[in-house]
Amino acid sequence: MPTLFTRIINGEIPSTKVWEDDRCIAFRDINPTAPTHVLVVPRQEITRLDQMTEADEGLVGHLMRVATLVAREEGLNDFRVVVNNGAGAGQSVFHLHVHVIGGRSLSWPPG
Ligand code: DGP
Repeated sequence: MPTLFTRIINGEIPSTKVWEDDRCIAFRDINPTAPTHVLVVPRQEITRLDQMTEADEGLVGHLMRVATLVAREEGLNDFRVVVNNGAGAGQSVFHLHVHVIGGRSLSWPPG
């Protein structure tokens, strides 16, 4: 079964895309927690960050770089990049994704 995010990547489920390339896409989170809340998602289905292999290092680095490019396009100087790994850490969609969150003051530590 394709993941929810693969279905978004394939256009079966609509999304507001802000970035697309051969390795990943980025689209606005359906339930934003800040004025900018974008998800950067690899086309390759990796369940969660701790399932990445050495072969995925370049891809995961690319996701981080795209996160910064999206933040720049959104006009953000300060922003947060988050990966929730596992349900206990808040992961609800089991297809690796990087949250890019910004546009308001962000407190630390997160909940
Ligand atoms: P996480 O909890 O870290 O697995 O983040 C999953 C995020 O995915 C969550 O912030 C809400 C978002 N999301 C869930 N379903 C959809 C959807 O159908 N469309 C969009 N754009 N975002 C979704």
